[in-house]
Amino acid sequence: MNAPDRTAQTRQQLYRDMSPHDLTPLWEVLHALVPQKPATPCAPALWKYDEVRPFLMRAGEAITAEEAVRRVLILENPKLRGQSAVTQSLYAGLQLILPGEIAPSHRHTQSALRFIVEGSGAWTAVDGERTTMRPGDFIITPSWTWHDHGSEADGPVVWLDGLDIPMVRFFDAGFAENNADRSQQVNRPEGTSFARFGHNMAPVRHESPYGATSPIFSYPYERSREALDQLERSAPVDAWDGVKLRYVNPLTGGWPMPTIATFMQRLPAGFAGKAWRQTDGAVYSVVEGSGEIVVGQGESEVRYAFGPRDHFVVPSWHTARLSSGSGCVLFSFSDRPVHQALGIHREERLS
Ligand code: GTQ
Repeated sequence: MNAPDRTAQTRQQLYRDMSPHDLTPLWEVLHALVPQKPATPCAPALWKYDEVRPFLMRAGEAITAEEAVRRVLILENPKLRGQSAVTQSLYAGLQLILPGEIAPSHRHTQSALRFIVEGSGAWTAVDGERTTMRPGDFIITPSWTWHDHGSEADGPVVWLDGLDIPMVRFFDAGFAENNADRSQQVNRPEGTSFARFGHNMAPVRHESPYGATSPIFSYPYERSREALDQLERSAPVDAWDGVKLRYVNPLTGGWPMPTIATFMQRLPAGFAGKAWRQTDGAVYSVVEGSGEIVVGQGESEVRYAFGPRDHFVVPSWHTARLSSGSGCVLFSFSDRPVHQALGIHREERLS
């Protein structure tokens, strides 16, 4: 046997002998463990609302909100099927509630956001306060707060759920409880949290009611849209993002949720954006208008034409660029707060 063969054989024998002891050599996997750049298994994906909606309505006939607890179609990343994940760290789903239904009260350590996609007049209750849902509203369910949803609307109401489920699963830190009451007792009038915290003021000597989570649990679309319009009129349009704002926790100036960053942006008519990439994979919900996103490079490049209520995902470190002929408004969320807390967030703006 020649020398290289002997070396290979020695190594293979070593690996076989140590394997029963739950030992394995780093040098065989080092390149994959410490990659030169992110190599996510997650793929870009687009869910056209026209295609999703009929399934949602069929789900509405197949099961009640009560029986399902949450009647949601999960947006599963095509490369992460079976994991209930839209990216490695985030969960997304579209939840349907029909007139007269109740999605019963429970609480869990996972944080949730709701972004209202279709219909008005359903409500969600968080910690004793209800808020009415309207399209474009961004609503937060802080970790470990009781929440239930219900509807007195005259038609279906659909919203995007964004949760940190895969992250909490990764840390094995998930707890959940059902409430004895189907829907929780309401003990504050609607609008209380916004009145206290939504006017650039906060009660003197207050404590943050939800720890690292914003005390405002509904950010109404009216306000977000107005902020975007004002910014568009008064400042130069960013060549990568168009006109983009991040939602803030008014008590800290930081992200409204500890694990999820949320944004709303407007691409003016005729916008042809430059390309960027960032380590935080992001999920987009199209609020108004239409446009196009190009994700990836070379052979793996995909182009999605999107319109109102469509959803798409841009995975970590994928080059992306946005454009819009007639203008549009996009909501998006990502796991950026966690990247920043760990000091590993990277973003590159390509020219
Ligand atoms: O509304 O509480 O999409 O607990 C997934 C898990 C929604 C919710 C989801 C949940 C919820």
